Amino acid sequence: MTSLRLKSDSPLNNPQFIFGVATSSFQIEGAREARLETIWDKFCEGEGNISDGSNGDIACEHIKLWHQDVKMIAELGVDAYRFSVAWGRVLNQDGSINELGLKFYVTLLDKLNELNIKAFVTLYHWDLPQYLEDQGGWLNRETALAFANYVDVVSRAFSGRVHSYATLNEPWCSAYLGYETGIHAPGLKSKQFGKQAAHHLLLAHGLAMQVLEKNSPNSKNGIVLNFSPCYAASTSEQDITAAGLADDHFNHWYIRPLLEGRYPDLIDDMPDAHKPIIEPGDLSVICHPVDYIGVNYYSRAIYQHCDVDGFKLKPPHDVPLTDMGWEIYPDGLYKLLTDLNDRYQLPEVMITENGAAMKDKLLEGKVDDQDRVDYIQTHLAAIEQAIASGVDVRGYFAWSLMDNFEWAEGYKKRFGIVYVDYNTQIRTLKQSAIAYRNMLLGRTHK
Ligand code: IFM
Repeated sequence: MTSLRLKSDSPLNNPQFIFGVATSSFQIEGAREARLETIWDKFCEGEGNISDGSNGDIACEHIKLWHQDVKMIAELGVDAYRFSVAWGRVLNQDGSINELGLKFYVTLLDKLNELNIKAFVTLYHWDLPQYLEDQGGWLNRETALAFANYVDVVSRAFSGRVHSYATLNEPWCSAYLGYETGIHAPGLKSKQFGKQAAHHLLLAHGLAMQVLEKNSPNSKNGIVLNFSPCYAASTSEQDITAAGLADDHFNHWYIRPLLEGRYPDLIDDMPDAHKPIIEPGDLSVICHPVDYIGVNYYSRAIYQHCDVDGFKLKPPHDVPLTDMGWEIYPDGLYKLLTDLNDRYQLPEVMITENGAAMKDKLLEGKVDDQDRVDYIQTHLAAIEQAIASGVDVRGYFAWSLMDNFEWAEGYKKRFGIVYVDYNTQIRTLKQSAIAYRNMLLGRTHK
């Protein structure tokens, strides 16, 4: 029997612990004609950029089907729904407000509040308006100021309706995948660009935190980071150093300036050509106090020494994998949380994404995704263990509510606990969604 279990004495079975489901605008909304072009629309047009040649024009048609989607969310028994606002759906290029777009989100928020579902609003989940990219995108410091202005408009319009704001989702993906390796939009490839984009994203976060402090002092305001804890491929000193270096580049490069106002020391050893331009005072803006850090965890990464960059990713071999080819490694979540807690003065932590793409099959109206149920169960156990070790984890969001546009992988990878038939837009609860619902409704305080 496919089920998810929560022991009565589990710290997750506590009325304060928040369970939710998560999505993002570009991945589910569709209604392309009612918003500005984004970097992802343009990137999708590029030959070979998206593995199935698809785009976000229609996606899950959530803008049209949001009523039924919210009903479905409520029936899952979750405490919270995490979604993102599309910048180009609420602001026009000339800076005026797109009233219809803004109204969509306000109405959605009102409905969530009516249903007693806490709204976790992400302000930027990668869909930068293309006209801003044409002016340099995240390589242009002005984009950070434009972001603060957008956040000002949105947070004033949403007044009192939002439980929690995240300024950015996964700036590592925006900067590294978008500007350094070119796997994501806008598809640029330069080490300096990667670090410069990261700096401007973090600056945008800091400026947005100032706005939120003024416009929304009663919500929990923070940022969502993705982490892959870095393991050494062997016990050799060289591999251990390689893993540490990767950890500094990919994980601490983001969390350290946020919490301590400085980049990892490796910045001093980087060639000048790779260093970001940092203006005086930037790091104190970036280090604005946050109410929480959102942690997105999917897998670990293993590194070995390499003469070129100092570290090289070692692909997983002979271990259980998801359909993304990512190792299923719940212990990595425990290690990540406890290591971060040892190293930093952490604020509250929310697990803002966790989940798996699996090879789901819809057969006779059912999706038997025991593999996803096992994935969720083992990761919840890792969180319980981390809490027992002293980490202040306050919530968990399954990624994702429903199958959606998985960026460079298009619609081929299914992360949802709800199955989406893209021909009919019919949603079907997978066994994982049923198990999640049963677990949530079975909580002793419910
Ligand atoms: O689908 C993405 C999401 O947009 C951001 N975090 C990782 C997920 C899975 O790749």
